[in-house]
Amino acid sequence: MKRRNTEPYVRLTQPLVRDSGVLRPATWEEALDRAAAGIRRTLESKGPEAFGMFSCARATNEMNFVAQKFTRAVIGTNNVDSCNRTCHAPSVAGLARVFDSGGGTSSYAEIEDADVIVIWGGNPREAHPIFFQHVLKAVHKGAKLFVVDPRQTSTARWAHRQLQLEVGTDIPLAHAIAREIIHSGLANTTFIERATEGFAEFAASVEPWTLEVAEKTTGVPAELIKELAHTYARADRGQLSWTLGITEHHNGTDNVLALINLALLAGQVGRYGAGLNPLRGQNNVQGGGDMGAIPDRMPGFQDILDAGVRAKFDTAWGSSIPPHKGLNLTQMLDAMERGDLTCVYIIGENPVQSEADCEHTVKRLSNVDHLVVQDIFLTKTAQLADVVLPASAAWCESDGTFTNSERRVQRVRRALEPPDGARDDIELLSELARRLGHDWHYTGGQEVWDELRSLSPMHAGMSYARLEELGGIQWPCYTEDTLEPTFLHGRLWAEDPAERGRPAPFTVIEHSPPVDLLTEEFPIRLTTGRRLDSYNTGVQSGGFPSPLRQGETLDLCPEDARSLGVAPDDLVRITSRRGEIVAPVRLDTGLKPGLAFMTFHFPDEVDVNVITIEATCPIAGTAEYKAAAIRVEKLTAEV
Ligand SMILES: Nc1nc2c(c(=O)[nH]1)N[C@H]1C(S)=C(S)[C@@H](COP(=O)(O)OP(=O)(O)OC[C@H]3O[C@@H](n4cnc5c(=O)[nH]c(N)nc54)[C@H](O)[C@@H]3O)O[C@H]1N2
Ligand SMILES: Nc1nc2c(c(=O)[nH]1)N[C@H]1C(S)=C(S)[C@@H](COP(=O)(O)OP(=O)(O)OC[C@H]3O[C@@H](n4cnc5c(=O)[nH]c(N)nc54)[C@H](O)[C@@H]3O)O[C@H]1N2
Ligand SMILES: [Mo]
Repeated sequence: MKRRNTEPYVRLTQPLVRDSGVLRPATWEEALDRAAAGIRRTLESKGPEAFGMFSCARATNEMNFVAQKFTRAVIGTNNVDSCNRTCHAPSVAGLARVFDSGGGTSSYAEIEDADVIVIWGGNPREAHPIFFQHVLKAVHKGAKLFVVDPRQTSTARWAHRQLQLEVGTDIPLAHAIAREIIHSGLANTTFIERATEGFAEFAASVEPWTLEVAEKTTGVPAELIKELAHTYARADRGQLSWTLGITEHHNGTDNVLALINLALLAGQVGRYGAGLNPLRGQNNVQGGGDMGAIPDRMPGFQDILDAGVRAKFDTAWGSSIPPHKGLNLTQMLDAMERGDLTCVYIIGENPVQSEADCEHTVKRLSNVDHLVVQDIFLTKTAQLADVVLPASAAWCESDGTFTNSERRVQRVRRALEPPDGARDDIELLSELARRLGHDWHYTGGQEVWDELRSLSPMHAGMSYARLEELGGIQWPCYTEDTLEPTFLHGRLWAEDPAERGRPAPFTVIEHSPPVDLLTEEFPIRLTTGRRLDSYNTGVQSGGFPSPLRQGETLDLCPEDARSLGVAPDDLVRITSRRGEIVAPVRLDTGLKPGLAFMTFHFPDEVDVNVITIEATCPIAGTAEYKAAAIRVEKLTAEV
């Protein structure tokens, strides 16, 4: 079968407005007036809580700061979120619950100095290649790499050991490791006594998870579980990193907490070289959250429920921020369905193709009275909009900062001129703010950044000049003449209880298998994820020909292909409880029987999220993209 590349998207250079159901070109004045009028109408008829903002995790910190300020100070709601909800919201929720801060705890340099590295539910060789370079340096220096993934990935090829568990059995595996550490006397009693609480209840809760029981549930040989437990607990500098194999489950936050338990048990956090590090997804999803483009935190991770925090911002902005959390992205989609959220502003997100069970998402977005989309391309989401505003691409066409997974804030500069007709995201929000009665005149990234620094203590010491001089600075950085350690939570090791602060709690967690059950009708587990050569919904990576890019496939192991009677490139129908799609088969010996893999990089050809399940984590709102139940049938020649 000949494979097609996705049709290239062409940069948006002219605003569009919808008339009589059709999007037509418009002048900037017309489009901005139309966007503002729809927002004003919503505010007058339904009030601010009927407004929702999807902010852009690809854009700068400065743009995210302005987007959340627009939502809170101009509109008057906390309904602002981004695609952090679809990936690492469980990591932020889990880390914040235990340590009061949702960031990864160490730095990339420390990875190179680690002697044991566990990569759990992540494939950084393809999805985080820069981080993986640091891992490889450690491996070349003798560090032991363990990879915990249902697939034998390209990352796993570098591993000392691979634990190829069944999808959705991470909690049993973590519990068995914990039990083994405790029973072998390898728990770090100094750290547990000094810095944690709830150990006894936790130890009792993992008692049923013997190596043998865990082997049955997870499919990982007992010997391997034991080796990981002993090696991690004995490590001088043990690193534990995870990504979406952990978070994209209906119990993603529980999965994260199960891993945090292991670090508490072994004392592998709060010291140089030890750490708990979720590898964040989009180029600036860490920064977007840090800037307050999330419904429950103000910039600098300050608590929105704290009256003193709100008062500080209200004084600076002349606003009156609602004293409650806003809706997260998942809740906003539900509120659209109920008719409660009727005005939606989407900056650089493509939920029509990225949300699980996406046909449901289309219905919900179609329910909205006034949809404004600000993007660099005319995406499937933009095609539903009432007003489309062409933006410049933050990463190469504007000035500002990004924050990476090690919490390092770094400068980006305008390297390319935006195409004629595209305008900066911050400029567009300022235009709208002025139309809504607010005298906004941001002159550029630095002015926004200095406003942020005046309001967010953890960013206060990072002037543009200092960021430039030091090649980036990790947060927290409180003053212009100090730097904090490269790792977080060193306080937990302090001998003086007064310095130690709140103890880090162990969490008792129940195993809960994937929601989409395997049955005779749907006997195959489908997990979805990424390949090196493409990016998310393909909008930004589909526009040029590449010999690397192979198009969407259903990956199966040779045994399954044989029993289904299919060969490579045969077209198959893939059916789940939500819908069906058609894709060609590809063989992957890294898969086990009963497990299939697809990406979501080519939704214009094969819309994988038609069949994924929307079961979401009740704490974080993240969907179970990693576990659908499917049936695969060979298609006959006429298709
Ligand atoms: N090339 C490329 N890089 C990217 C992206 C891209 O689209 N393309 N996207 C970026 C974004 S937004 C993100 S969030 C990151 C994501 O980065 P990753 O999380 O590393 O990427 P994924 O491939 O989605 O999933 C990681 C692994 O989880 C495994 N997995 C599936 N189910 C389970 C399970 O139940 N348990 C365990 N332990 N593992 C499981 C999968 O087999 C897969 O190898 O990548 C970022 N980087
Ligand atoms: N099946 C399945 N689905 C998944 C996942 C999975 O593992 N499996 N992973 C989920 C995850 S982790 C994520 S993060 C989401 C990603 O989902 P989305 O964020 O919805 O998808 P992207 O393709 O990254 O869309 C990015 C959009 O931002 C626009 N853009 C880029 N830069 C700028 C800018 O500077 N300004 C403006 N205004 N726009 C810009 C691009 O043109 C594009 O339309 O997908 C989720 N969906
Ligand atoms: Mo992501």
